[in-house]
Amino acid sequence: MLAAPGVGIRRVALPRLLGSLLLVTAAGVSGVGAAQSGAAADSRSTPTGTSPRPLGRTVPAPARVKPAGSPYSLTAKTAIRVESDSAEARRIGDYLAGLLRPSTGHPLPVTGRGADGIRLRLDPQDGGAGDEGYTLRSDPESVTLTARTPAGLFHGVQTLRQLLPARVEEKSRQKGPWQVAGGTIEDVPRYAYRSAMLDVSRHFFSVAEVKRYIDQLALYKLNTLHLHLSDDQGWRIAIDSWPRLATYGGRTEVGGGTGGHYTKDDYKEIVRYASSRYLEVVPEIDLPGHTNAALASYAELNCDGVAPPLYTGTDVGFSSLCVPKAVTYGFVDDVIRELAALTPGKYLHIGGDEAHSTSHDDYVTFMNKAQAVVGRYGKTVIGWHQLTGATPVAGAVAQYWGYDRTGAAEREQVAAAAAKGTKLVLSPADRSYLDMKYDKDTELGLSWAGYVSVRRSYDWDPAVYLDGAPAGSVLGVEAPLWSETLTNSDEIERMAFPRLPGVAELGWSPASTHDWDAYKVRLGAQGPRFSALGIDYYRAPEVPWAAE
Ligand code: TNX
Repeated sequence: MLAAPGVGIRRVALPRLLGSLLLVTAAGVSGVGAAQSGAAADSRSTPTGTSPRPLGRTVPAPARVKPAGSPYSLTAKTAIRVESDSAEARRIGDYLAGLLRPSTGHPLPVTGRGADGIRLRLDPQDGGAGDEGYTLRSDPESVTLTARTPAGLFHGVQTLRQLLPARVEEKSRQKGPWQVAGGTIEDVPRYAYRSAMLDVSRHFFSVAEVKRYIDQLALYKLNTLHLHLSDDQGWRIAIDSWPRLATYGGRTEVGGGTGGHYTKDDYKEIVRYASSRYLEVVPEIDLPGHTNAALASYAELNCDGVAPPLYTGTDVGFSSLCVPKAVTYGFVDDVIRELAALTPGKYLHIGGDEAHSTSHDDYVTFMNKAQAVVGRYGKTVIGWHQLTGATPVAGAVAQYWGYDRTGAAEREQVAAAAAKGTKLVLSPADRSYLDMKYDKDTELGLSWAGYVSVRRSYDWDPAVYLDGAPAGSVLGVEAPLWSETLTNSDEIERMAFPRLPGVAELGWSPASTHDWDAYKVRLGAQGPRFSALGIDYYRAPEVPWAAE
């Protein structure tokens, strides 16, 4: 069923398409059109070229772009000015300096107020930009980022990064010039929940590998990292009251490798690092199915009192907690309590998918009890959309992972719950699952939901995706990455790039910017940036990749 991991995806040699695109000046054009025509204008902007990349030619597309005037030039004299007393703003200034110093070779001191340089302004009165929005103004004297919140400032920094040449991402000194096109960007996200999921159970990923992914998510303005911390093949988080979950249940993975788990300190470090990149970690313990690793670790959790062996295959749906046993709820309470204590964020995910070995009545009983436990420890519950077959509590979030062959009854059940107030995170398997193969030649990944091309992963509208679900019920989108076939960062990146930025754009950019033909050019311009970041992305033939 699975492709052999470790085998590289076939590389596709690409014709250079950009050279044939018309040269269009972005000056004087406002709105997204600027970003689109700007993309074409960049055909002259080779890595050694001197014209700045057009304003707005970023992923995600900004909400509003007004090119105007001459560019700003970052030079040896540029200072990063933090115009706020906030320690967080200062940290963002240091982060930006850390990004720009190695490649530009400029000192970029992080200092206080002034009229010139790169100015970071935190303005709590600037209500227009919402919780995560920002404004960027660029002219020959300065680039000024203004936001109401540090998160907004941080997202603005990601835009600034993308307006500079791709080689700014290199770790060694590169040739300038370092210009930012003149004009104004006013930007604000479409959805509050913009997420990527990493399955650390089927294969375990180190703290360093997770941090690397976090940095990549931040570049595309995602604000949530959902970690799938337990499954049949491995339990990945230390739970003090049930220590064997991690020490025994975490000692293998798909294919029989040594697996691993996060200590509580490891996990806190992931949460801290994510929060420094303005991402909230949503931990998932998958219940009541997908629990073989727990059942193997503690015999008493099994209805027959017999622990099954550890599992290293890739089947699903064969395990279940014992719903009638009292010990099950002591277990659930302990796990959720300890996990909630590790979670500064709002949400806790309890899985609930593919419980094929749990009867319907047992499923409903179990999920209703588990939801109450999450509430007791002060968290908002998220479950895979099967949760809507139980009784979602007020405030519950259902994560839709259906695909084109999902039956009408199942879709209607989710839509009906949404109409009654359950919020939705959309992660349709045949659109946003990053573990689906791109096409028949993709070596890594699965194909149960079909092939998911770059276009397919981008070309859908979350607001109207699920018939009957009110547009207002959509909290946001997620791109899950299941790891049955993935063993390291390189393989993660081969599947996530270039599809992840498209899902990120669906979460951030206004629907009015949605246009595959424009998007594919902006995405193609990300190719050299991926390369500078050491991301060995899949050169999808449908994307006009910019010259490296
Ligand atoms: C379905 S999506 C699953 C996972 C698998 C994935 C592989 C979902 C909630 N469950 O258990 O890893 O397919 O694509």
